[in-house]
Amino acid sequence: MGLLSSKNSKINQAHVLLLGLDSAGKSTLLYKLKLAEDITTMPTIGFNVEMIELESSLLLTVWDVGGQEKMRTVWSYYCENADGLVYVVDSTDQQRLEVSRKEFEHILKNEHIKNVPVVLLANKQDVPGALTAEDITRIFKVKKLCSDRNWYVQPCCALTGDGLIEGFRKLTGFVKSHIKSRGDTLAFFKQK
Ligand SMILES: Nc1nc2c(ncn2[C@@H]2O[C@H](COP(=O)(O)OP(=O)(O)OP(=O)(O)O)[C@@H](O)[C@H]2O)c(=O)[nH]1
Ligand SMILES: [Mg+2]
Repeated sequence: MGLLSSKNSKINQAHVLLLGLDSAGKSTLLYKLKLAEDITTMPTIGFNVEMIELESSLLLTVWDVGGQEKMRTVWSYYCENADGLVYVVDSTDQQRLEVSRKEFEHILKNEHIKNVPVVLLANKQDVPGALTAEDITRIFKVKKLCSDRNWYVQPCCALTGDGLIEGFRKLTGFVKSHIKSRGDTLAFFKQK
């Protein structure tokens, strides 16, 4: 993490990991947040990285890692510097909910993101019949799996942008208190 200069003021930087199965909508929502535009995405091979400043005091570096099966094996390599995790669920993809839940459970066990706050985005709420945030909370056993950290489940639609800022604002609040509670203010200002 570093101390950056923006508009003559010092702001802090945090790393956010954006994960979820392929086609969950990660890249769509990243560019909706970043550019406020609809973009036509291609499946991500490797990763996209973008800086997003929702609040003047914290610059988020968001790592959007591809979610195809072969890409999931490298998710753990991106955990080392993460200060927050956004896990995106396609709320209409009922067939792969259990696969997504298992991947979620697996990544939470990574030692580098122990206690790191999590926001689950229940995406594609524009599609009739989409599972609600409450459904996702229950099916993913979030209360149990995330009992060691701050968490929140936010319904959203990456196409319209509904719920995205709310979800990332929630994460920003969690990340700030996580860094504070780690008590390593010095590390916060040290280059990662
Ligand atoms: N209806 C609807 N479609 C969406 C939404 N978000 C994303 N999509 C569509 O879902 C498809 C996959 O979106 P991506 O953003 O490429 O998915 P991804 O999670 O980045 O996938 P990988 O890069 O393969 O991991 C695209 O056709 C998007 O237009 C949403 O909120 N609603
Ligand atoms: Mg993608």
